[in-house]
Amino acid sequence: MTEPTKTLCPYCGVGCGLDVLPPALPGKATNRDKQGNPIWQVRGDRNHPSSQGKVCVKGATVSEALDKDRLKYPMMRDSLNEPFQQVSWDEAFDRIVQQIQTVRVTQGPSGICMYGSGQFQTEDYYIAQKLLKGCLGTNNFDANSRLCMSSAVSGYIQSFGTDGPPCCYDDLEETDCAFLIGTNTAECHPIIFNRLRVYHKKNKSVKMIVVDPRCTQTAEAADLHLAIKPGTDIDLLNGIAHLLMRWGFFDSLFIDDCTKDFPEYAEVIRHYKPELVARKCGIRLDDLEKAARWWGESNRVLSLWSMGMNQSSEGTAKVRTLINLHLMTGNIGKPGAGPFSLTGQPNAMGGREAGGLAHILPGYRVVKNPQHRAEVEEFWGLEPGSISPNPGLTAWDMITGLEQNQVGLLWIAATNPAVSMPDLERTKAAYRKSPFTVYQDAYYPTETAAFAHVVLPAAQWGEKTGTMTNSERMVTLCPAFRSPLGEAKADWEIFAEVGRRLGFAEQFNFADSAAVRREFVQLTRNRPCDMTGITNETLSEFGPIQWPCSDSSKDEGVYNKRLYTNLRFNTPDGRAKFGAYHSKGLAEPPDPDYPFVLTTGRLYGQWHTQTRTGRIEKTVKMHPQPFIEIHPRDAAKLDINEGEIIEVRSRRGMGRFPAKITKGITPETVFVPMHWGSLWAELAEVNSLTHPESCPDSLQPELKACAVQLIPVKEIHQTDFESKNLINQKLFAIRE
Ligand SMILES: Nc1nc2c(c(=O)[nH]1)N[C@H]1C(S)=C(S)[C@@H](COP(=O)(O)OP(=O)(O)OC[C@H]3O[C@@H](n4cnc5c(=O)[nH]c(N)nc54)[C@H](O)[C@@H]3O)O[C@H]1N2
Ligand SMILES: Nc1nc2c(c(=O)[nH]1)N[C@H]1C(S)=C(S)[C@@H](COP(=O)(O)OP(=O)(O)OC[C@H]3O[C@@H](n4cnc5c(=O)[nH]c(N)nc54)[C@H](O)[C@@H]3O)O[C@H]1N2
Ligand code: SF4
Ligand SMILES: [Mo]
Repeated sequence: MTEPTKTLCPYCGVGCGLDVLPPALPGKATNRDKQGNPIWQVRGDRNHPSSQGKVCVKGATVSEALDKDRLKYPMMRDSLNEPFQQVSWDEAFDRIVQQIQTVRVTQGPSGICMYGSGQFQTEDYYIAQKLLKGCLGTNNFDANSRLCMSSAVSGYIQSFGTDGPPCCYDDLEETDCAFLIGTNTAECHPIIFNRLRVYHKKNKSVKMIVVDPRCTQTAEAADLHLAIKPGTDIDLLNGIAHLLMRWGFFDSLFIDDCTKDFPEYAEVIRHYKPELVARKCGIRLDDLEKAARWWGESNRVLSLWSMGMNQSSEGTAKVRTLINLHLMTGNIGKPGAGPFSLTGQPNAMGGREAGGLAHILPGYRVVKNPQHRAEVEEFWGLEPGSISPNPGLTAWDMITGLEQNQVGLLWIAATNPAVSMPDLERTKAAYRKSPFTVYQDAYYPTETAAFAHVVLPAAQWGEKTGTMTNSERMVTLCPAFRSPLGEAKADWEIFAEVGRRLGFAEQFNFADSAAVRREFVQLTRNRPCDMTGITNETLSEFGPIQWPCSDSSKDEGVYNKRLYTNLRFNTPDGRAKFGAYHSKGLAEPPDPDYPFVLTTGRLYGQWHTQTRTGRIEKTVKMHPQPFIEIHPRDAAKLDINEGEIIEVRSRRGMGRFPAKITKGITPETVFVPMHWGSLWAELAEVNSLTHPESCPDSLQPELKACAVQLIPVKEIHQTDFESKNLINQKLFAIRE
């Protein structure tokens, strides 16, 4: 019998285990999609501790896009006006190495930038850090996690001393009150949500509170939905704290023994009188009181959050303000309780471990700490001082760097920023200015390939072996089960070859990705994310393993489902820190010219910029075209009917979307999904509208809110709307 390959779903940070089998099994009919193409068979891995055999539609259909529109060989051109020419890997490597050497001489290492992704495996991340931060001496490596997790990272670091989500999925079934804020878990982390929903349904006393300006599928399942106005989270959280104080629901023992800076916080929350807070948030006073009472009366409160908190110009402050509630009520370090950041991408967690942002280094170290730099330099066999003491350019800094001619080489891999970056017209103009851009992706075309001088074919999920870490710190080995398509190579192999060609033969001498991981985990020794016991060998033997897990604890069978169970934190004095923040609101609040707040986000069946889900019939059919959600009251005021096209304008750009009239959205707020780039629909790129203003600490842009005006376009109707997904859907139908 053919044994399935055990691996991880390459989509979201839930990190569900998958069993994969080849299309053709002995004695059985070949598994095919509706167009007759043979496809790998995918089902949930019942033995995976995080998902226990469950998968959502994305995981179940992932293999259907493996062979469609793949980039199979390197291509180059001298300027963006010319067509690409196929070249050999040798020619492509020579050209890249030559450009790196030129930029090092003419502009110095800071002219070199790489923009990577939470869809890298940990090994890809690690080799990229070694190349950029170690050998080339520039910290200009940033990842799309800057648009995603960086506020959670800075919030955890500032409150607890280091990064690291302290909870685990079992907490979903051990809590008395789940507090979901800024997360549409039902659509974006469906398998986590299913677990919570089943437990919540079974246990009538368990409360579920959802805080979201939209009545999402998540909110529909809640006992209490607080439909706050966008950007009023800190008001709400401080308002809850105010009531907890007033009613005596705080854990003074925990506050005294395990925290610091409570007095400053108490002074701030004093100002958040419930009546004022309810009015500012646009919710009912008794709902605010109910939320505070449930929080206070529950022994174990688990909060879950994602982009509604992180993607904000006060993202770090939001995260810390939420953590404050846990500190105030002693809701951490025990089962069923804690502040749980849900990671977006499948391996954004691995990226954090490997140092994959411009201000961090492998092993939860930070660039600014001289001792951390020295440790990494020594480990990499580099001269002291090789690693720059300055944090590198972030995703958005790379755009302004291009505008100011400070970037001589931009290398983009495993992300599609010509769709996903804010202020897209400005982003694209900057990319157009780039003297030399390398783009490394599994698919062609993508929107970003249009801005590249060199495109490199990347081996994707199933074609390379590596590891990924999910939201609950569970590391899973993802073995290759088929050969890379065409000439595609694993991302880490591409980076390592460039390193060797630059003269760092010793640093990049790895037989395989297992050797890369073996080296990387040594950099986590005695760090909070100690993974010295998690190698490809132990993962093959034991299955997925949660960190921390040192090489000695593995033998002793010591597991750590939760962090901070001894109530000592990673700060110098072991105490967690309260952060006292007043609410600042939105970076671009609505005004008479731009009276609506546009918020953006995701749909259950689509993944980001559709490079895979847009090529899968089932997921395309679920969400065939973009739309704009608008409240009936606003639609009536603007005389807009269902399906009519609305032109949306911000100070930066415009887009056109068919109206979806729903009471599920707060009045004066509209919602557009992020999934349609220029290859998938005409004029429906939501990021043409968004702005890059970001949190001063995490530097994460406020992708969740910008001010817009709405103009009905009466002459265009839904049926004329050029959604290429709809065209795709028709094509699927014809082929059937
Ligand atoms: N189906 C699907 N699942 C995914 C992904 C995908 O593309 N498709 N992507 C993955 C990735 S990388 C990520 S980061 C996660 C994202 O997962 P989520 O964060 O759950 O998804 P979003 O839809 O971006 O945003 C969540 C919610 O924030 C709300 N929101 C907007 N503004 C505010 C605000 O000011 N306050 C509050 N409290 N809420 C606000 C929005 O209405 C939205 O419902 O999903 C992951 N899972
Ligand atoms: N308005 C708005 N904008 C947003 C957001 C939002 O909520 N609203 N969310 C932000 C967030 S949280 C995120 S995470 C980003 C996501 O935005 P992107 O990262 O741009 O989205 P993806 O479509 O996932 O792009 C991943 C790319 O990697 C390729 N790929 C897949 N596997 C591999 C591999 O192994 N190697 C290589 N080299 N390539 C591979 C895919 O084909 C795809 O082109 O969008 C951000 N932008
Ligand atoms: S919940 Fe996330 S990890 Fe699990 S199958 Fe769906 S997309 Fe994949
Ligand atoms: Mo994300």
